[in-house]
Amino acid sequence: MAGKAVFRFSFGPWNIHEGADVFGPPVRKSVATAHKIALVKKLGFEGVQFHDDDAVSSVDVSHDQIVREAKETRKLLDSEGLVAEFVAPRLWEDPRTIDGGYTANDAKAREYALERSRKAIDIANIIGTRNIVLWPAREGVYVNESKDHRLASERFVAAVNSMLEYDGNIRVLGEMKPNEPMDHAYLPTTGHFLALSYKTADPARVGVLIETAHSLLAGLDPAIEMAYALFHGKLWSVHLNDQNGLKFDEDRAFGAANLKRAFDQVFVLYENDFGANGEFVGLDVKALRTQKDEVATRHLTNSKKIFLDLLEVVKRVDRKKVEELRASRDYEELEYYIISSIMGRV
Ligand code: XUL
Ligand code: MN
Repeated sequence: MAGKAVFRFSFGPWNIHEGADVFGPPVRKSVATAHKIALVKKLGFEGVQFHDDDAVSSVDVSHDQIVREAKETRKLLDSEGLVAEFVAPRLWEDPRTIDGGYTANDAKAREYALERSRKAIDIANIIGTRNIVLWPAREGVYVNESKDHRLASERFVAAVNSMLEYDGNIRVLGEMKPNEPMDHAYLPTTGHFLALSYKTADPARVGVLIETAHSLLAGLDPAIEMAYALFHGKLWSVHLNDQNGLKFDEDRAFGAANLKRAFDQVFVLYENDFGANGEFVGLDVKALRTQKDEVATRHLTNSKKIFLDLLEVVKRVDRKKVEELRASRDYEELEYYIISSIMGRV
């Protein structure tokens, strides 16, 4: 293995944003989606990730209008020479999903979530991707007794099955996160979703997107989680970023908090030929609220640069030396060798 990795980069329109947080309003001018898409190539990226309502202005309009607007988005992508990587139904903002979508107690909420997911699939087909990403933001609980947890798993499988059945070509990628906004998310880790994938009607079309910060919030190592999904042949996208401890989902620039951890992720992706089947290296990073308008894309370009710089280090690592140090169980020296490599000492 190794040597077949192809790294193409993507991000979503939400990664260029106004800087609002839960404690304060926007601090930067808003940038129109069309302008953000025009920036993608300029910033050195090839793929665009979409929420359903990034690709069209709203999903609560007629089907004809959704189709018309999705076609416009497709035209824009084609004219920029860009590729749509995925569509994610943004189920967590609508009042109808206050208490969840696929796993809600309320049948109307469940029906809304399924209907909106089908619209996301229609949009995906028009803009040219077969990937549907599910970040199940509000599937979970604040109060343990508020839901039947076993039934929630059944409902989750049923929801995925209904998407697989609606379209025989699409793939469903779970992007799992243990908490925030929920206290306890259902299927809080990649491993949970992988287990669920084998209960679906077509496991070959169910995989994962792993986000660095989400793994860290679960107390897990992102590189090891990625390797596990790769072992299943189910790592179909990543959201690289960084995270400084167990706080909120920080979406810091890749490598900004822990360079060694970033190296480990690049190493695993490179060693396992990530990208050889067209997968993108997605970045899910947020500009710091302190950034001024004109430099509020640095978090994207810097993350990509850090990835590529680490890739050079990964390629330079002397595999024979690593094998020898593994064989002699001198892990302290192995660690020192890797850290010296990252520091440019070898
Ligand atoms: C939330 C998150 C989302 C998904 C896309 O933490 O990462 O932005 O990546 O829906
Ligand atoms: Mn993400």
